[in-house]
Amino acid sequence: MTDTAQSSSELSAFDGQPARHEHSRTGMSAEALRRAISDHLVYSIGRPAAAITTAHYYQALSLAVRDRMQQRWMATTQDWLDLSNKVTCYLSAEFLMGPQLGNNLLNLGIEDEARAALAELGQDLDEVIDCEEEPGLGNGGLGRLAACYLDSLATLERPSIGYGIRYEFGIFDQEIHDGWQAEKTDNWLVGGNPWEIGKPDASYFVCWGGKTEQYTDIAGNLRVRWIPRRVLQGISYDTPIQGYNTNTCNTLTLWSARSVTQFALDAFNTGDFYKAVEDEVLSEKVSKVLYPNDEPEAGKRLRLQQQYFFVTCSLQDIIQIHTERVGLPLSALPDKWAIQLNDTHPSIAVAELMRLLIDEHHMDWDEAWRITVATFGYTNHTLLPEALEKWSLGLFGDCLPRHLELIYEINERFLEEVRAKFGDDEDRVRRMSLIGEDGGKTVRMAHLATVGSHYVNGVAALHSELLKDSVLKDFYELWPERFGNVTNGVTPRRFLALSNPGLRQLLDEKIGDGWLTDLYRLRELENFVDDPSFRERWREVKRANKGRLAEYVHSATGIELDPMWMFDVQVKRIHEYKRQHLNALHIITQYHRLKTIPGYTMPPRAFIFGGKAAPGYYLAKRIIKLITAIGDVVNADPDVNRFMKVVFLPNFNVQNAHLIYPAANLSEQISTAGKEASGTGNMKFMINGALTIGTLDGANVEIREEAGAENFFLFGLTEDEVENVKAGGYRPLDHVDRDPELAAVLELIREGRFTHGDTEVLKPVLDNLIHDDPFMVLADYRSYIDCQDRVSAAWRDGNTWTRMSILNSARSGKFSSDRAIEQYCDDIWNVTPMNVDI
Ligand code: 26Q
Repeated sequence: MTDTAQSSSELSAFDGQPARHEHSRTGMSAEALRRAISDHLVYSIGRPAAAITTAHYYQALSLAVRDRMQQRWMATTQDWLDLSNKVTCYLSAEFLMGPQLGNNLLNLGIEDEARAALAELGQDLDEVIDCEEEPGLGNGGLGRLAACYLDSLATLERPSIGYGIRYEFGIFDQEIHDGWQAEKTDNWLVGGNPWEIGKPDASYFVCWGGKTEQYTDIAGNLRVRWIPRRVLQGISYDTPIQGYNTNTCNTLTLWSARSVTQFALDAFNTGDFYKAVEDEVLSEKVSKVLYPNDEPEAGKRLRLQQQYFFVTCSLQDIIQIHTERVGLPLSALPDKWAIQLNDTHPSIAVAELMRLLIDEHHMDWDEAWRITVATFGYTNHTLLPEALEKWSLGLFGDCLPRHLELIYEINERFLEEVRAKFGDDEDRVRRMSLIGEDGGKTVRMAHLATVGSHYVNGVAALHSELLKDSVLKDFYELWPERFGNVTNGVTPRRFLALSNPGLRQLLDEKIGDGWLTDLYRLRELENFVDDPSFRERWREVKRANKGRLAEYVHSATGIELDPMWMFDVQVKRIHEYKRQHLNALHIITQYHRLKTIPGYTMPPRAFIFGGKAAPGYYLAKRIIKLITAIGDVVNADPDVNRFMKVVFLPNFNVQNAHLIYPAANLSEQISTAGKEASGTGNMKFMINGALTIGTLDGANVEIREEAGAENFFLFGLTEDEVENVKAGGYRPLDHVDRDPELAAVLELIREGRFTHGDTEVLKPVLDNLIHDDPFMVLADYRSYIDCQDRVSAAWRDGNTWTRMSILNSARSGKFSSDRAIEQYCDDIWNVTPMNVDI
């Protein structure tokens, strides 16, 4: 450096020129950013200075940040077009991206510059970041996993596209009224979305309904054409996915439905022209709203339409890029593209790719099938039978007549293969068929996805084993080589660096910042585990995080929490199998002890819950009421509120998750063994130094393996034991008869202690526990309570707890989504890194 040179942070990342020459679209200095924000306020937002609000600063800064990704974004796309790089497409009905601004600043390495630029303009970066309305385009784990995987793909420099739906209304906003959940529309687009670029010229037609017809083409080949009843259009909206500290900037393409112009309709030989046009309202309904899970009957037809809609747009896009922009023949599709099906939601893709190749591109069956199977991989996320997607044949054939024919043909050939291998085992054939005959006839989407993919994986070791052992057992026996496991992971950028700045600072100081891209580096923390001053710093970080959460809890609920208390947290969708009510029984147990045992004390705890219930899930909504009702009584009772408080934090989402995980001391992962496929919240807690109380379910098994059994609070039946108890007949009342404490706890609910004497409100929950509980809450009650007593004992000894906390973080490296994505790239996609030059 010469003596006239600026410090490196003032040099442009692109041309090494001093900051004052930096372009206001690309310059990475605070000065260039400040100019860019001011420009956008005038030229993009267009408000007079007097009318500018913090939200406008959010818009302006976001546009400035998007500008700074633009060159990388275009260079990345160009590189995978030009070179022989293989591209991963992640097809998912959900992408739960969370707020983008903070994450993009982090990944671009310009947080300090943005803070300084805003300060010059009299604004505070944190306040500006808080203005973002997060895109809640997912229900929970599956959607958030997709988002973590996009972050890792970009960071690991793997070219990729996420394909999904641009829902106008994402997951509902949850409010709590009088202790009950109330749903409010999530209007995330009203303020505009600065991250996306709409590309109305990049659109595809989507046919729907109608019938098929055979014809002979000029060469004399017998072919099929689909004469749809309706046609609509998908428009793409692209969002940049910037990798951390790399030039790779990938794409998330979300499809939005539009009605077609009459002009375009001429291309389709629809029976009824005017009906096919229909009104915009009908067409544009398709991408209107995200459906909640656990609502099996809700909007069946529209849900199928959403799935087909985004799948056909995505496949048409891939084929267009492949043939027209890359210029490769369709036979090379599997060499250039790996397409992953995120659960069965996009599994219609198997039939749709066959239709496109055969009907539209006139390929013969065997070649089309070879390409299809070689291109797709399928990830299963659930074993719950009620969650496995099935479509009634009538509905399916009415909506997608051509696909039903293709599925029959796929099935016929597939069952021939089954018979060839296993003889005429008709029982097996019936079990494996793509068409289910139990009850009415159905199309079994998990079977379609499995048959149409070259690889099938579960999302945690236990789950993948159970898959091979239960729902996909027959398929495993046919093709053992197609089955494997990829344990889920979460991105350490968002869930550590961004959301836990205190811990990030401490880590950077002690072990450097290599952990951001190699989470196994956290192991180096083990060197400090017995260092008293380090332990003190560790505790101080956690305490400060708890202070931040306490403030948020107070503003959201009016409840005051003491950051010195243990924060015991369960945040996830409300579901019987996740057993929030088991947690509630523990709270009541402690309440009962405090009320009845003279001199009984416990280390003070804040019990914090968060999570949404599907609007039509009756029991889940009662479980929320149970928790809030207990909270009302406990929090107001001076006998007990010195020792415990209960909080139901409304509207759990990615934004407030940033405050929750870093503040937790205890992570509740208490599902019935065998029911939670993996869990990913469990990993977010662990990385941030919470200890887990959990069953041997999903990824808990691996968390315990990594942390060491002595650093994990284990309780409950194993999956095997659960099955055995079930087989022998589960009798919940036996547990009540044997356990007076449990009997007393249930009696408190029954007599209306938490409901002002009302004995009806919570009766459905009690009836379920005692008479009709497939998730065996009462069978695990005693084991859970005893384990919670061990938790309290460990907490009493602050040094033991801190040690265990440090070790949990130190050993969480496996649970980075970078590890998971590398495994997908190596085992399933055959994708290697690509260096992007700009
Ligand atoms: C299906 C049909 C109709 C309407 C909605 C749905 C639907 C939507 C979303 C069904 C399921 C989902 C989401 C499932 C989900 O989030 N599963 C979770 O996936 C995580 C990532 O692998 C796992 O960690 C969790 O264990 C699993 O529950």
